[in-house]
Amino acid sequence: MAFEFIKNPFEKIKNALKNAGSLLGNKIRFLFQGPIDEETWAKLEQLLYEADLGVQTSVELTEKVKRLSQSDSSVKGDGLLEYVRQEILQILNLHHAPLKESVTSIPLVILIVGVNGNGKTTSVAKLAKFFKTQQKKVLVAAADTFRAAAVEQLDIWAQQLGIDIVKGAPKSDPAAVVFDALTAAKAREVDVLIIDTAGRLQTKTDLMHELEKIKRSCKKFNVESPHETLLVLDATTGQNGIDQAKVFNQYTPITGLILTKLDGTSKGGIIVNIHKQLGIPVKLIGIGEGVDDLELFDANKFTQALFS
Ligand SMILES: Nc1nc2c(ncn2[C@@H]2O[C@H](COP(=O)(O)OP(=O)(O)OP(=O)(O)O)[C@@H](O)[C@H]2O)c(=O)[nH]1
Ligand SMILES: [Mg+2]
Repeated sequence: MAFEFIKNPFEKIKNALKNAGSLLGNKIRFLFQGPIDEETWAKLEQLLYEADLGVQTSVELTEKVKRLSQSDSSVKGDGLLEYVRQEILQILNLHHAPLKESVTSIPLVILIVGVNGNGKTTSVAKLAKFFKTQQKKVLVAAADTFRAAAVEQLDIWAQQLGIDIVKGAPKSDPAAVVFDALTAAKAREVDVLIIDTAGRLQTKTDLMHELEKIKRSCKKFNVESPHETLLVLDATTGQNGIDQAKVFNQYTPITGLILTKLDGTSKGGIIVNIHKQLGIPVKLIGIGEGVDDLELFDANKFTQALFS
């Protein structure tokens, strides 16, 4: 909240990472200030590991920087830091794919999935605001009929944002809600339909089956839809979150990730680990609880912030 006045996305990301204690720049700069010896490399590896980059990346990256430093002693401090940043940027660019923001045959359908509490409903609201700001006509579908409170939560956001919502009765079939939402979207010439889903059902199989049904509803309207199936991951859950993503992706192919709570107790480096392990692009990042605290993921900007 203290940084509400900051509108520049780079500054917003940097501040979120700073508040989470994630910034790496000064830590690495400090490390390279003194004489560089074996201890420096051990410390660098530890630092990268603690930033949640994962064991493999931390070891490999340290080895590369060490080799560079030993082969060219003129590269020091900021030079070495920039080398680390470039290496990380390369990993992040490997699976880069931007968010689909428009389609020829409207509506653009975005399905939001993920386990409970990760930030799905909040991200639906943030995305709705994002598209509304672009003068697009937006509709949200409350397909988490499993909990009445979930529908209410989205309803409140929709009212606040002045956006239409389609909701089903409690415990009604989510796939039917989606079908109704798509019918409404067509009739009202909506540009973007964003679908909120349940995070928890009795079993994992139930949840995956439900998502399958929702997808079938979408395909009845347009075989290309949903155009995006975005998995919401809580950055503070580390490896656990990555394992969740693997399960989801196995059942229902994910086109991208929304990584939330990067302003929390997470370490920004988790994003690198995610790219390495999942090969799924991070398309959006959540950096706060407010409706404006969502940014399109830009690897260059992100690494600049992380290494500042
Ligand atoms: N700090 C922070 N909090 C967030 C962010 N995104 C979501 N939250 C918070 O996380 C909590 C859970 O968010 P929800 O959007 O309700 O999560 P959900 O995935 O819809 O949860 P279920 O409907 O229970 O499955 C809320 O308190 C949100 O305000 C973020 O980027 N940063
Ligand atoms: Mg929810």
